Amino acid sequence: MKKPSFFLKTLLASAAVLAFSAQATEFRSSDVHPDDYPTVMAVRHMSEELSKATGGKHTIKVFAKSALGSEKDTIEQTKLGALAMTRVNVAPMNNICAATMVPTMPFLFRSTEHMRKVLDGAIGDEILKDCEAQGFVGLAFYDSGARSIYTVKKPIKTLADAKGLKVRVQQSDLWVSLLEAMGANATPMPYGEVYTALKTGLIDAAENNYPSYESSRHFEVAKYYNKTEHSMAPEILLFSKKVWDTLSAEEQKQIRAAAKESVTYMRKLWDERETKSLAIVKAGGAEIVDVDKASFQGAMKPVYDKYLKDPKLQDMVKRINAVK
Ligand code: GTR
Repeated sequence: MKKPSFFLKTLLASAAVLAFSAQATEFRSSDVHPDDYPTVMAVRHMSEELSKATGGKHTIKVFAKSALGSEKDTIEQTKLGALAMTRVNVAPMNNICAATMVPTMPFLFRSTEHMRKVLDGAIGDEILKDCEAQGFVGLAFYDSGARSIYTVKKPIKTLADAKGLKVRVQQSDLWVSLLEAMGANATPMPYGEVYTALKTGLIDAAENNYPSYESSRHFEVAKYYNKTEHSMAPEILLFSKKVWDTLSAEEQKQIRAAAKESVTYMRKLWDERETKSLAIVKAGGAEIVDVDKASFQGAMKPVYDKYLKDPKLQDMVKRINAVK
């Protein structure tokens, strides 16, 4: 065989360097939502910010629509370092990192403003930090609005109407208890399976915010959107501690800053999307049902008693209530 020429050798060597740097600097991140969903767009925005800050060295590639698996799967991959980042709801972290149970708690936040103020402050930082011992660097929270129960066959107006309903919940013990406290039967399952489960009658109901109810097309199969607004469990941006520890302090700072920057961007998108999604589902035949919220709220004590045994978590709830 002829020896490769100097030119060819140089070409191969630079290709190898390019490939290495591309691999080393393009962090992979996952999301269950489609490309135009605020969480996906926010992480893409974060990538642009990171690229600017690092002179194009670091970027993030988002794999949307559960392409890398369910939230439970991608959390596992992130812990192992197979995935650099994942954007998930706090719910599938509840069994892993106890502090994430606090912002999941039913009827905890009084309003979007209250939630944003708490998560932007010291309490938010404490919750993010709590995940570190489990292998995750918590970078930021994103809004997820209020979650309500949507049903296939009949509307829910009061707590008694929820009795015996088979309701899909996220993969979290707390969520199972939350729906059980309402008298429902909770069925944990990945997000990507909910549409078919509603359509085939495997479940009677699910629960989510307007943008998810709309983008997943769940409103086509479950037309009663009953405004229980039982939880404002936020989204969380997690970086793999394994990958994090291979980065310099400067790089870590740049990633944190880009994540924080994306929160402001996300909130603007979120507010717009909530309005747009509501209009889409209404035009698609969904019925928005007013609910006796107090009857649901009154049934939540067992959830607080069971999951907030730790005085540290109880104290966190007290401090959240005190935030004006
Ligand atoms: C959405 C949330 C997703 C996922 C989904 C679900 O509101 O953005 O991360 O948690 O709900 O119900 O599984």
